[in-house]
Amino acid sequence: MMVDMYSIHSPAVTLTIAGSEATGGAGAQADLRTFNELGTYGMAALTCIVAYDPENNWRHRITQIDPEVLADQLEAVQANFVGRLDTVKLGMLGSVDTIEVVANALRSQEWKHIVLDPVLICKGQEPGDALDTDEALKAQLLPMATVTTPNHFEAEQLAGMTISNLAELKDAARKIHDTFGVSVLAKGGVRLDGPEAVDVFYDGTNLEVLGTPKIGNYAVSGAGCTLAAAVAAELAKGRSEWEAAERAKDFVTAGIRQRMEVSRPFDVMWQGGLRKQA
Ligand code: PXL
Repeated sequence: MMVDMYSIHSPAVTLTIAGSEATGGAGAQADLRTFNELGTYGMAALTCIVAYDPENNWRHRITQIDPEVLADQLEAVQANFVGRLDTVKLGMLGSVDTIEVVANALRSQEWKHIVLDPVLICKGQEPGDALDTDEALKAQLLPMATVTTPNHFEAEQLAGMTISNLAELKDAARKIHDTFGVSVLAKGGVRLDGPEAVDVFYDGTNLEVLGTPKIGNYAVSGAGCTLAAAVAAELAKGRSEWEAAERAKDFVTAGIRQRMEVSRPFDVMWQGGLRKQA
């Protein structure tokens, strides 16, 4: 009997529009590892390049990619996957011009899932460093998103309130949903008191709480990027938003458990945390 030497494979495809973070802890590198680990064919269009400065307290050195170069990347991706690419994750965008290019690309085709990680600030950055993009993100991209994954700080900004406990995190999730018409996975992480790292999911009908015992009291680099990328991968494979949120939380929790220590004062998560040990 003839054995097929080759067969056509059709994994779900996922695109991240995000920054490069060269050490691999966050950004497109973390997204691509997540997509791969969860069995989707991952692609990345880069918005900016982040190089930490080890001589200067690991400050973020950010170089914005020319918006036209981002537009070219998106043109290539969209032309190469016509009719197949319906799920995108948006990470760090970095400038108003970049946001406009992304908004145009999103408008140029139909999407099932637009997962927006509203990166307003990175770990180690000063509040205010990245706030100039805040308004453009809210006005142009949040209304197009289907799911958003704000962390504690971002949820406070988007909901316009302070969040110090679970009840307030729920209120913020409702507020963000009602304002922008998007499902919300709001992350309390280690920032809320109590033994659990608690996230809240709200899609306009169901409000669910996702809690896992805290692993240490410090935020781990890449957890936010990875969570949103994992949500996107699970959605691309056909899961519901709630199932995707649950699975993404498990994926991130396992990755935080298996985090790596690096010279920078934040551990980084490992996307292989759920793998069976060989
Ligand atoms: O974690 C937020 C984030 C997202 N994307 C890039 C980053 C960071 C934080 O450093 O560098 C590229």
